[in-house]
Amino acid sequence: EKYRVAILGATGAVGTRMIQQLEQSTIPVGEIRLLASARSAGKTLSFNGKSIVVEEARPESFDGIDLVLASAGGSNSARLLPEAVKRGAVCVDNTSYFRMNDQVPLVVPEVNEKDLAWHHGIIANPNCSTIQMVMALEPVRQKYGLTRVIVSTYQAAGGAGQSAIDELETESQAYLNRDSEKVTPAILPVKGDTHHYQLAFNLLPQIDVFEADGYTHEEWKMIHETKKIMLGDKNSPEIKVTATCVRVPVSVGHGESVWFEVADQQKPTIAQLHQSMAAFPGLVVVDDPASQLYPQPKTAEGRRETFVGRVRPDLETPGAYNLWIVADNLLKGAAWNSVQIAERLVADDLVRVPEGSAALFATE
Ligand code: 11C
Repeated sequence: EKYRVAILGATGAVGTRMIQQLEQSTIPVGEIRLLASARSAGKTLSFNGKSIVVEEARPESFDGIDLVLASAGGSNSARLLPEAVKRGAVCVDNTSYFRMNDQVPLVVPEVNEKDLAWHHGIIANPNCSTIQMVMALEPVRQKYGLTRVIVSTYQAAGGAGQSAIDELETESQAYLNRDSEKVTPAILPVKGDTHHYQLAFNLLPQIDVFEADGYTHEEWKMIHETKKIMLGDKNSPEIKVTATCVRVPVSVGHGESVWFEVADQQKPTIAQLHQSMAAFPGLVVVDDPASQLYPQPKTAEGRRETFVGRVRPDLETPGAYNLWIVADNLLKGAAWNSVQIAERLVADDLVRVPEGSAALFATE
């Protein structure tokens, strides 16, 4: 059986990588439809060596499609994915729009592939920084239990799209040329927010908009998505999570410093933690301080795996540990995780929309 696949947001930083990941996937693709905004319609992109013209995404674009991979922003997913489901297509959505919907599984295949079984036509791909954190902590949770997590992120510009990478490069060039007039931030920290700040040679402790409680929405996502993925309940008190998210002047590859506490009375040694992590699919331990080996965005770029290192005990709190995680935020954090979900849907014979699903997402 061959699958007819549509990519919504095909021209973006994630969309172009979805195309590459799909080319390299195990999914037999019979037909590909590349969809984007009216502005990008008419561009050509290649899939498996064939030129494909990008079309403007409309509800009818999903006629005859089996699988949709979406990364065109929350409002486009909100508007178009219910139309795709209505037409019988199963959608893997990389935006945050449906993530907290109780009818929508939020999936990192290595952690909770089982949740794919109850999908109703839409499966949400988590936020990039959440994905790499649950990848590193799930083997610990499975073996030793987790009670508390404190994370600080070092997030690359690419999380905010290709235009944010371009902005970082332009600013860096202007700054090095001592041409401060050409440093004119217009995107970061958040495209639609009131103020914009230079990221080049700087740090911005704001990713996404601020909530009333003083946390940013990115920090909120790390808390609630982690609970939904690991525990099946976005508000579970079982693991306490708190987060600080910071944008750093790196193009691709998020870093995370994580402090965590295990539940088990028998506190694992570092060797035992290494062993559990190394045995976890998709997770690579790079942790050899004597040889100065640790994960870095530069070496994670272009890789599907999540990398973990600097695993060490908290010297004053028994049962607590620190570690460092890096992943390509556009691959495991987005395009690869989405294609991987699609691969699992195909392998598990779940590319079908259960009856009555469309009504769950009908907006009017
Ligand atoms: C960033 N994590 O680095 C964000 C991008 O919810 O899918 C991903 C936003 C999301 O800016």
